[in-house]
Amino acid sequence: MDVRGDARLRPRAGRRHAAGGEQSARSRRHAGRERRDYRNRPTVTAVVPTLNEADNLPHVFARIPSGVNELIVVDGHSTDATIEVTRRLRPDARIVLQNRRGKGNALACGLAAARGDIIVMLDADGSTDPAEIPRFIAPLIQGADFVKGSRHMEGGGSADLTRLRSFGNHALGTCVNLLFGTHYTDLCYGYNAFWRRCLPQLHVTCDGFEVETIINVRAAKAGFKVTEVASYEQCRIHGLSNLNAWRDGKRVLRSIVRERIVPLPVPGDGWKPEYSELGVPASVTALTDARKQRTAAESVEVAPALSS
Ligand SMILES: Nc1nc2c(ncn2[C@@H]2O[C@H](COP(=O)(O)OP(=O)(O)OP(=O)(O)O)[C@@H](O)[C@H]2O)c(=O)[nH]1
Ligand SMILES: [Mg+2]
Repeated sequence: MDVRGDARLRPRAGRRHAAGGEQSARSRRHAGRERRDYRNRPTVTAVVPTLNEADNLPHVFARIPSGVNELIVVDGHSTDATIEVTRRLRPDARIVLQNRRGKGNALACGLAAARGDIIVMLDADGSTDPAEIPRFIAPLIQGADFVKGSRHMEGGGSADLTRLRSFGNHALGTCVNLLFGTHYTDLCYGYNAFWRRCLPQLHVTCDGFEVETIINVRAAKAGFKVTEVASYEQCRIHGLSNLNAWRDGKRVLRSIVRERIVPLPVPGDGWKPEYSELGVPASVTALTDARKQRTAAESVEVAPALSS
């Protein structure tokens, strides 16, 4: 499998320095260096599952660092204006339609569609802050395979965890640590990042909210180098939660037991679901091109931030 992401995600840097003279010769050398550095920088895809999140998307999109090369919104048959709002605010976003129901299936579809070297998965309800993305990328660049967000590390926290959820998360996390020899401080949290090359081992085929647990457990079973980073979870801004603590807690527990018994699936592409993708309407194509050019220029400036 190719380790480098799709070349189409790599905007060309250094185009701004084109004039003549000594000053511009220096600028051209600098631009060449920038271009080389930028080409070596891994590309980043953000995968965001959405189910009726139209009111939250303006806040979420506004906080995505411009160094993120690809944004994939995976919609779960929303009945509000999620798709229209996405098209209006981020005409460059790829809109994937999941083939079944549930957050797990949505993520599986988004992961299958992703083309970046690094994939970051985060929520669309305003609870996970996209501005934290560089914090997740840095350990990957320094050698980690998989980076987990944790609300229970110093610097992290949650405004959203109820006592019941907190207790359940702690109990299920303890089970995982005992059964798989991990030292996870947070199990059921939707903010994670990893190299795309890890996907065959993660083999995401589940449908529901057990998805994060399965991914975390398989990262351990596959022997990935896992690093946790502190993350702060806000309350969802608008709308209602899709999670039911008892129902989904039982699904998570069943998944943990099954993962303990069943060996890691053989790596391959068999996990990839048959998702579909919306085409970009002609009306936004011109806008998208303008944005791509702007992003290419901006990316040069954010590249150090993403890799520091
Ligand atoms: N595409 C898709 N997205 C989903 C589905 N269920 C949930 N999501 C999205 O997954 C993310 C997390 O779902 P939430 O309902 O916020 O669940 P939660 O964060 O565990 O619960 P709260 O903390 O109460 O918000 C959100 O961005 C949802 O829009 C689904 O069936 N399909
Ligand atoms: Mg939420």
